[in-house]
Amino acid sequence: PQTIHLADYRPFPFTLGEVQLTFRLAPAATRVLSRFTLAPKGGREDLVLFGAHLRLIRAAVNGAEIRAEPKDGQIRIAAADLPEGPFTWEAEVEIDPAGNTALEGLYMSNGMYCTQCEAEGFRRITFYPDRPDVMTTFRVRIESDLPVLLSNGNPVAEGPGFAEWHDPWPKPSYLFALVAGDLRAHPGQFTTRSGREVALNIWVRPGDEDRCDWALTSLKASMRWDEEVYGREYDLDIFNIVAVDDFNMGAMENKGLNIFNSRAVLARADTATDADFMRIEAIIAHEYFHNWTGNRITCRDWFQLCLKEGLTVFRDQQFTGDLRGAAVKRIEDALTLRDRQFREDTGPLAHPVRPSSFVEINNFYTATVYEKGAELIGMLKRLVGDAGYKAALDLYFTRHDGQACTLEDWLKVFEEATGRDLTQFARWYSQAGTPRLEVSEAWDEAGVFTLTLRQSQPETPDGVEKLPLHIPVVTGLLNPNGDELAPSVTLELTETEQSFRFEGLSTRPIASVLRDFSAPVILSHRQSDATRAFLLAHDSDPFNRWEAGRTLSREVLARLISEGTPPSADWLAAMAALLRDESLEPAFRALCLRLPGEDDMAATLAGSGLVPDPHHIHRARRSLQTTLARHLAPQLPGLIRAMTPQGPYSPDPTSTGQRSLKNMALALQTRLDGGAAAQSAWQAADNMTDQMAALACLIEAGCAGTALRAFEARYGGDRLVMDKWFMTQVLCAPPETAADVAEALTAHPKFDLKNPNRFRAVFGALSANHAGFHRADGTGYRLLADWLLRLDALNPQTAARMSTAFETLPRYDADRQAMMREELQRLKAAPRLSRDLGEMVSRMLG
Ligand code: BAL
Ligand code: ZN
Repeated sequence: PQTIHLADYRPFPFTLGEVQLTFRLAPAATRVLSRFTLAPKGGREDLVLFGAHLRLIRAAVNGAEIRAEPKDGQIRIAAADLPEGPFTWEAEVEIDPAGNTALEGLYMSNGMYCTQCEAEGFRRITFYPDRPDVMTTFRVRIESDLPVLLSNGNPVAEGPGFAEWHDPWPKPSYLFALVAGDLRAHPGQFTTRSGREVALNIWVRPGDEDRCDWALTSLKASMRWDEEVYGREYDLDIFNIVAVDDFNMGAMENKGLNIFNSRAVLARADTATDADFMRIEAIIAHEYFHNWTGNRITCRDWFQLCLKEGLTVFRDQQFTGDLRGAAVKRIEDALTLRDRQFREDTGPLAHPVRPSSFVEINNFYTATVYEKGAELIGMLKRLVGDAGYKAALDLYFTRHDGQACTLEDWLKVFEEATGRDLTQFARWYSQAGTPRLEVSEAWDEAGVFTLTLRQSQPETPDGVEKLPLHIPVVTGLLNPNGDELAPSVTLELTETEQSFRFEGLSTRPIASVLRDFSAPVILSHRQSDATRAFLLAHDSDPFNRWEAGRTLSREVLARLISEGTPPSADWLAAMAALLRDESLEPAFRALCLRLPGEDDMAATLAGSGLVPDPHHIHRARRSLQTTLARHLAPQLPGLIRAMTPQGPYSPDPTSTGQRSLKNMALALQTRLDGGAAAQSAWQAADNMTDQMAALACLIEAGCAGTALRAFEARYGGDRLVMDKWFMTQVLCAPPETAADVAEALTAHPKFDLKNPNRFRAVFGALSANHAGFHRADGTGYRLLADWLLRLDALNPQTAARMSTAFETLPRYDADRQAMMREELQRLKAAPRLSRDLGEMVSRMLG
């Protein structure tokens, strides 16, 4: 397969006029008629139009039929065969939505037609310059007897068997969307701050109408927030969201017609957990925010993906922080970043936020592009300040509206608006790998405290030479009595090593470094347990308060794993004090009590040059949970009672936080009573959050048989709830049986290989069951590889994404590495392996 390089970018040599598309829908033989003008930008160049899985019926230039020969996914017409000036291109193709299991382009899901065109799905619909820097307006006619026919923009005409839509905003083809089906609307309305009346609709399958309230509420909140915080208004008369059961991603920001995985839209107290409600709120916001950061201003090419994704993730994180509390949100984001992005960054799949080459762009919708991309925006904001950030964003929107941009354009608006030189900062976009930041301290009795910061960059598979980065390190100093000595300062580390002096101090301060997780780095700051316990009790920065506890817990667990050392009384006392501290939000306390996960511990040990043993880690973590539970035993029942919100279920931040602490306490209690409290909680649960928490405890206690059968009997017909049933059995299974449970579930009549949510429920859970996946006999690896092969034949994109379970290969012992390699080699050798999975496997094999 061909490798695409950033350095090879060339602009499209033609300007496009408005695109006219007609769809004559039929499940296995949809006809697509396209028509647009092309005007050479200067010079004479070949016309290249991309197309895949299309049956060409007819092509014409200026109305005259031509012989066009699709080859290798494109039609090329030599410049000499084209008119000299502007001309009209027309084509008619036939496609097979019903047979499209890749879920890219136009496909069918439960009898409805829908599309997914990012990144390169539009070329499965018709021949087109399917690249993000080609922007134009679209006029679409859909012919079908189905009752609801939707596309982008505003509706302009409808009648029996047809509907027409016009999108006045120029857009690239990846933002095209079409939906047709027997759908029900959950309607709403929004008035923009300049008075535009916008009709809102959440479109769902019949029967799902009562699960749309939350999505609509979240949409209105997002629209208001973007006006208030970024000054961005909505720009069409209608905004449609459609829920689709079979979807590769979470959702898609198509102009005026967002298409969502139904799990990212549908929620009711008895079907969705707090985590689901929060995810829906965040994804609705994310897709809506793309209207400006992605749609009005898009990417010049796919290497610039983080231009829209990093920024839009940053914006949705800000939104959630504003709605739900910035401190807890920052901690959760840091946890996600470390779990997913640091993991990617330390393995064979490490790549820069702006990659320089790819084989299949779908393989770069990664935590690095999204979450690390968002961290880079956060660092920029920190370096230029809130006012500088606002000025830069205003300039970005004014200058680049309607354009397809690069990261250079992005950084330039910051430089111009703030006068800062970002040349060194730009290295963050091209250097892969998680930097390490070492901190050392010196104190002299003349009252000078010196912090020395040293950065180092790991080698990464791309072999790129690493230069020092520009790292903002927010730092505070505390007096031994716990008071802050002065407001936090942002230390700007630009050299490999730099020292920062704090003078005129009367006593040696306690340093709180990298507050608010001000840079995505691995911090190494040797501090005593006593100092960490002090920061856990006193730091005014909530992130570092949590971080001190997290680091303590990680060290306690690491010592237990590697030396068998039991936890110190100080650590246990600190945890008990936290649990009792009612001045702290319940959500924050729950986060502090959560022990580092098994994968996190494996990464920590590997980072210190040790070889992690997954089973050993599992046993040690369980035993530490039990010790903690024993120590906290007197507090647990009271906490479970006190943290049960009264009244009907609500996913508000306070109730959500209470439930998270309550269910954390329930999990600890289960370590002591063999599932008795969980049994009561299961009986009493009146919402899905509590039900799932109790069920997980029962599975871990080995007494979930009755509950699982009752759950299946009650929710057997509910697709999204049954995903939870599949997932939790594998995720919470003991390591010895997790792979067997997963395998048994693939024989369940409701296991559906074609539904990405169901596949992820089983196999995402298997790879997340750390010790279960890494079982010493290799059954976890074999099972996943078997099913990736089967999935790859139908849906390469999801197969490739799920293959990242193997990305941690280099961490483990020689036997496990050999078994993982064997599975990857087996995949690589498979006939007809997709480009998607092929690229991933090759990168993981190195
Ligand atoms: N653009 C793909 C889905 C998302 O990031 O919103
Ligand atoms: Zn996005």
